[in-house]
Formats: sequence, C-alpha cells, structure tokens
Amino acid sequence: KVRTTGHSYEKYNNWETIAAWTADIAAQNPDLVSRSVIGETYEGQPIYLLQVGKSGENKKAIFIDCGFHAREWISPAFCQWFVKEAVETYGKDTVLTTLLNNLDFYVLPVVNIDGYVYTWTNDRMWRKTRSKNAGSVCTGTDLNRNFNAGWCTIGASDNPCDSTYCGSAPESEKESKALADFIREHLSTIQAYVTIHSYSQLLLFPYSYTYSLPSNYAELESIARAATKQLTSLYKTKYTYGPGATTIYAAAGGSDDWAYDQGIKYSFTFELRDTGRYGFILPESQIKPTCEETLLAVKYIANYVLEH
Ligand code: ING
Ligand code: ZN
Repeated sequence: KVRTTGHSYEKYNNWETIAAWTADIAAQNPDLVSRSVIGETYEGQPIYLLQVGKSGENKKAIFIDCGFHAREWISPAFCQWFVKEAVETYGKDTVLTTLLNNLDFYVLPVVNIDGYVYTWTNDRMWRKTRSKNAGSVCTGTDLNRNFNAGWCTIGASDNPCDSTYCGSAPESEKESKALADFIREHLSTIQAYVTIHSYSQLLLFPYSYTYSLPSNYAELESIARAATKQLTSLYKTKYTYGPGATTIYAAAGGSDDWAYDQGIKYSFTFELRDTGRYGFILPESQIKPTCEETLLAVKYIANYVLEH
C-alpha cells in the first residue's frame, strides 16, 4: 500500500487523506492521471487538479469540480469516485474508454479546502471559505456567489455574517480566482463545465442570476432531460432539471453562470442526494449508489460533448 492509508471510496475522507490520494492515484496511473496545483487557498493549502484522460492531440476537455461548499461532503466523494471509475474501467468499459481516449477531464476534487477542513474539525454545517473579512467579526465568503455573473445583485448577501456573502468583489477569494484563472487559460479546449453540489436532486443550468434564458436553452434542456433519465434508470432516484433561477432560486455569482458567459455552452450544476431527509449529512451507505447514478449523467453529458 502506497500512502493511501485510510482512504476509502465508500467513506467520507478528510482533506489529508484526499490530498494523499491525489498524489497516489496520479503516481499509480501515470498514463491516465496527472496532478497539478492551480493555486492555493486562503490558509495556504495547495489546490490540486487532476487531469484524467489518455494523452492525445487537440483534445476537447470537460471541467468538473467538487467541494465548493464545505458541508456538502457527498460532492468531493463524487470527484474521487469519478477518477476511480476512470482508472479502473479504462480498457474495460467501452463508453468510458472512448471518452478517455478522446477527451480530457479536469477534476478538481475539493475547491474550498479550508472550509472542508473546518467541517471536520469545528462545524459540520460550515458552507463558506475561511477568509477574514475586513471590518467584520464574521468569517468566510460563499464561493458560489463570488463569480463575476451578475455579482451580488440577487440571492446573495453583502453582509459578511451571512452564509451567502458574495465577498468584497468578484473573485475576491483565492479559491474562486484560481479556478477562474485556470478556466480562462483553457477556454479553447474546455467545452463543458460541471460543478457538483448537494442536496436536492436537481440538474441545473443557466441562468441563476437572471430569469432570461440562455441562447441554447432548448439544447441544455434536452441534455438535462436525457442525463437525468440515465441517472434515474439505476435506482429510480427522482431528479428535476431546468434553469437555476426557476428550478431552485435566483442567485447571482454562481460558477456555472460565469462559465457559460465565458463561452462554455454546456454548463451544469448538480445537486446530488437527497431531498432533505439527511440533507448534507448523507449517510456513507449512500455514497456508492449516489456516485454510480451521478456518473451515468456525467457520462451522458461528456458523450454529448464528444459528439457535438
Ligand atoms: N445550491 C446552489 C447555491 O449555491 C445554485 C444553487 C446553483 C446557485 C447555481 C447559483 C448558481 O446556493 C447549493 N446547495 O449550494
Ligand atoms: Zn452548494
């Protein structure tokens, strides 16, 4: 065993364990996975990104991130599961093999590392980053209100003590800045943006900061319909889909809206299980089924991107 001490795909792993896992999965699968650092967090943790795919020329890419919100533990679990499935089924599952031969997946296992650590040590229900706010005793910014997409105009708070605090400016947080910088630098290859949250069992697409519909609304709606149909086929988990503003609530500064307005026409937010019985405290027994069903939807989206 090479430093994967304590790591399990069917348990919630702490940050130390996930960080060690990113090194191990890359070291053990050098032809499929490579690890880079795209920036650091407020507290100085390196933000790791895994590039997953067989190397090739002019490949399109799909960006997937997890762990925007600290307490949504099922989200990092999905990113780990996705990479596991990629390395374990490459050369076995024909669909995934084709995807990995022809696309690169950028997988960011935990965006809000400081917040994630805080949910393990201090407050299981923490959502925001852990940055200090000038002139306030309250800590943290909501990363999914911190992007430059109608920033702080609706469904976001300008009060640092609120859980949806939009921050002092767009990309004020080192974590959102690192993510946005990476995407801006790779806009010529990234065709789809997928961000994993919980909970509510929804597949959302733009817009959330306005009630206006995106230009390819009909296409996004048909992709979401087909992707959720795939997801539901496994365990009958019911999903709703649609534009964020009318499907969940209007909220500005979200990463999916920002990515869409950068020109990434396939931009989705998943809200994984459940619908509220356990909420953010989803039992570990649901990690496997949740990740398996979600993988079907993500594969559908990736395959659509590959063929369009
Ligand atoms: N939900 C998202 C949130 O940040 C969302 C919903 C998606 C808002 C896309 C804006 C844009 O509030 C959770 N559970 O975090
Ligand atoms: Zn969230």
